[in-house]
Amino acid sequence: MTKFNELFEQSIQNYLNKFPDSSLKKAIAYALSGTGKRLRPQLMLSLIASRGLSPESFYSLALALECVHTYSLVHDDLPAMDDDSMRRGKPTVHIAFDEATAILVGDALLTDAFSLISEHTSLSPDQKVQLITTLSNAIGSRGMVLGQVLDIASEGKNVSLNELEEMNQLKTGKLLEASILFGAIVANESSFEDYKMLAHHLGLLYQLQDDLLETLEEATVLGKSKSDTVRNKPTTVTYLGLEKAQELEKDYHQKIRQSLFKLDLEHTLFSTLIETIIQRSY
Ligand code: GRG
Repeated sequence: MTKFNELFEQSIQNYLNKFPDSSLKKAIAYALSGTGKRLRPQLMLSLIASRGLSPESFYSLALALECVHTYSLVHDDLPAMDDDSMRRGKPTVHIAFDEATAILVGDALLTDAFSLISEHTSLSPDQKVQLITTLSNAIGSRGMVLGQVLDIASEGKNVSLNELEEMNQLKTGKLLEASILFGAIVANESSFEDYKMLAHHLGLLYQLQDDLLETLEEATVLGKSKSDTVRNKPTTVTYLGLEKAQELEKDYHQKIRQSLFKLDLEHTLFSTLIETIIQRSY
């Protein structure tokens, strides 16, 4: 186990230890476990480390990001949304438990994310307000939830490339952006524009990779159902075709590397993580 995995699993345990024993606790532990890549926590913590701070005291903040991400997956998998039966290499929460439990697991994870931020002991009140504002703007009615609404409305429809980009940026990009901004806020950065530009292209790349993987890989390799294909959802790949989508992917790689250069983050832990994302195959 890497040091990151060990400390991150420990932060999940610390969080779960505060719960009374209940079916909710079991279901939350189940939702947080499995083959999740922990990408959002890693983005935040590797940025903090690359700016010269020790990441150890910020694992509970990184967990807040993973809680929000896990909530979005658990709700996205529900029969009323994507109706998926497999996630992180195992049955989805509503299959392993039931629908009411899955809804409540999501509600609890989303709410607890904000207490993980407000209860942090070494951040200033100003930083906490900045983090809470950043996260709520990213995932609420102007962010991820709006992206999900647009995604559901797009089923079986013809949408333009711009509309697809906007939807992907909201649904997938906003929480990735918040994860990078969390790192920048903790590192006391004063300007966020270049981080936002990096996050913009990373979000678009991540969703495009997801669409390409859904086209090219088996569900067993991905560890999750291929519901977009089944539900006839338009994606950048179905819009552009495979070859042009792969060209666009390369264009995003270039833009991301330009941002890393501008932010003076080349040859750091953060840029190593970004390169791993660029090369990802699941
Ligand atoms: C339910 C409000 C609400 C929002 C759901 C994130 C989301 C919005 C839906 C997930 C649909 C999806 C598969 C999007 C593609 C990109 C993406 C976010 C993939 C899953 O994230 P990973 O690859 O997953 O980081 P792991 O399991 O590794 O954490």
